[in-house]
Amino acid sequence: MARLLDQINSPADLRALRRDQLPQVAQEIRDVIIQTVSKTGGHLGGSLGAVELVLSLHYAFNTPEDHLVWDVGYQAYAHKLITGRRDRFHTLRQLGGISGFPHRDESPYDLFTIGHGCTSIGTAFGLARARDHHGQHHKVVAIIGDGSLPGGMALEALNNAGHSSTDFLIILNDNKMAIAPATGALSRTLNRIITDPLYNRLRRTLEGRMQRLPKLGFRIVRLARRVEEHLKSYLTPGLIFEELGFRYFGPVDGHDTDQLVKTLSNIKALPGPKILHVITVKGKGLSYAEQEQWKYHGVVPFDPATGEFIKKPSSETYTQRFGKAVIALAEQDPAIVAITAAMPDGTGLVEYSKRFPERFYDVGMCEQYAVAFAAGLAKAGVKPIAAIYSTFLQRAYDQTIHDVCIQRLPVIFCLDRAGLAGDDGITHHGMFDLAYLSPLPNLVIAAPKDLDEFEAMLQFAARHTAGPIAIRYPRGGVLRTPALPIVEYLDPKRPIQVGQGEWLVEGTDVALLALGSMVAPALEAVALLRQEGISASVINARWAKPLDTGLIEQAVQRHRAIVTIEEGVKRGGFGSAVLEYLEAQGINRVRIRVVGLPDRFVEHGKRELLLEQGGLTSPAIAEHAKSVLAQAPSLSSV
Ligand SMILES: Cc1ncc(C[n+]2csc(CCOP(=O)(O)OP(=O)(O)O)c2C)c(N)n1
Repeated sequence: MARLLDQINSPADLRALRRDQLPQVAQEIRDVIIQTVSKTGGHLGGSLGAVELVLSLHYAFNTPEDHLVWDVGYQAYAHKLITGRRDRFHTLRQLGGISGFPHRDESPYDLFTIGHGCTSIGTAFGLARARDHHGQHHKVVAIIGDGSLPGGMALEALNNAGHSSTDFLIILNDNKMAIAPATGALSRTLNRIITDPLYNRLRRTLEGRMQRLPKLGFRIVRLARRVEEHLKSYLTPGLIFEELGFRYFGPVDGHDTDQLVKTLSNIKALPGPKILHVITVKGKGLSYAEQEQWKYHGVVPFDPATGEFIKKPSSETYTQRFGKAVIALAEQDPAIVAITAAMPDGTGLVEYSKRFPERFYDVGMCEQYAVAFAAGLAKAGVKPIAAIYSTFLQRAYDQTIHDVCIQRLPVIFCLDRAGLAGDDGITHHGMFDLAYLSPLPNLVIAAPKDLDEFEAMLQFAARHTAGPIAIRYPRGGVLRTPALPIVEYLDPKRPIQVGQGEWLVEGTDVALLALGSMVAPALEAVALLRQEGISASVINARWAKPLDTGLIEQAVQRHRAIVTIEEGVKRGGFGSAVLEYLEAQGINRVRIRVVGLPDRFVEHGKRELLLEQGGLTSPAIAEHAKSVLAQAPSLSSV
């Protein structure tokens, strides 16, 4: 049978179908998502759960004139499939292919390039106010998940939007899950709305009674209305939203396209700010993904028949080592606690959370709060480990400065996915942390060259009480190019001390001053350079701040050139701090090359390919060393 999906090149084609054909389109889309993601990997559960919602929204609204604004955005795979990207969908998350998130350069239907959560209500409300400003009349809809709703940005936007009379619709896509089960009081309230049978029965009864009341006398009606108002505070499901100024509708079944389209068509005509509470099932339509929603949130390639992941053998990752090390730390030191902002799995804290449930805080997708909360804990003598991806700590910049660094509080920031994150792409790369953290007084920043050093740094961090410490480490494990040799290097196992690096390879021509993940490629580069008769040193910087100025000066004295290497943007990063130091000391006798990422955003693709594109591989480092040496004065002239 010909697929309906094949006729849909834009939402207008979808709207040309009969409403009763939408379930078939939904099924066809599900099949494509499952087949594609089983090959490419990607976000399975959330995207399967939102298929009917996507179709109903495009069916009931006149997109793209009407605006749909997604939150986080991987829920929008179905949206991609009906907005002209069906033919490219197989390239999902691949280098040069389509993004796993809405992306403004991909389609006029993607208003924003997104990937971080809690943004949609704010940006959509801005669009709605701009529409009013221009005297236009299109509709604006923000879609947000229950996991993202508790984020400060979302609540701030609710506060502002509910105070207005602006025509604006929020769809609350409630599947009771963030990546892990959603946490917090808001989640409990939403849950009560959906699940409590007594509550729902009473609500229906009350609604029925109220509808019959106008037949009674005026005073009774008025009294009844007062009683209703009073009871409402206990019985109206969306009272929390009503109190904020929104008209609340729902909850409705998010997989019933018929009901959804009717409801959306009805409420879109109503003025003012509105919220429609839609209940969906993460992983809908794929039994194993429905049953193990956490596991199938984001997946590597898998066998669609069984759900079994096709895993390539891989060495231990930093995340795994963090998971083990943090348990060991907690065993040794009862003051240690761990905090995650809705990412227990991604940060490696699942085992820890089982072992130490009383010393584990999943605060929801609320990085700003996570950091402020950590500050409070640290102030009172608890030792918080705030495990936050590098990219998501961006959200909590002011809290890091104001609540932690100014107060000199010993918060331990563990920044996973520092550097190029890979297939999640432009919004997820942790390429700015060195630049945004380096200027902060009182903060020290470490970056391990390998897993053992990482563990030693964690141990050190637990003893470091002088102020905050950030440890940044990359996705995956130590970067090795299997085909390339690595040189023998000294492993002095110098104990970790603030601002002390280590000299790993002694050379004479050029010094490779590498930070964290770039130490292993630098060691490989030494082997490549030796093949060309060039003798290179490798210094493991260990600290981006403070710099090991003693080692830097020795490097200057013994070589004609220095190459600094970091997995982050060059501007404001480690190499730039080295340059500033040398400039301040008036040292200009060596040539310096700063290797890092240029001043532009990086799209999605496999991490290895992106590192290659960014010139952060051992051959590229060797090339830099050769070219900077070619510019350097000969030894006799220095
Ligand atoms: C600011 C920020 N912090 C953390 C994340 C990582 N993250 C991605 S999705 C997600 C949970 C999303 O839950 P929800 O909004 O309910 O969406 P669902 O997958 O349930 O549709 C989290 C924590 C993120 N994208 N942005």
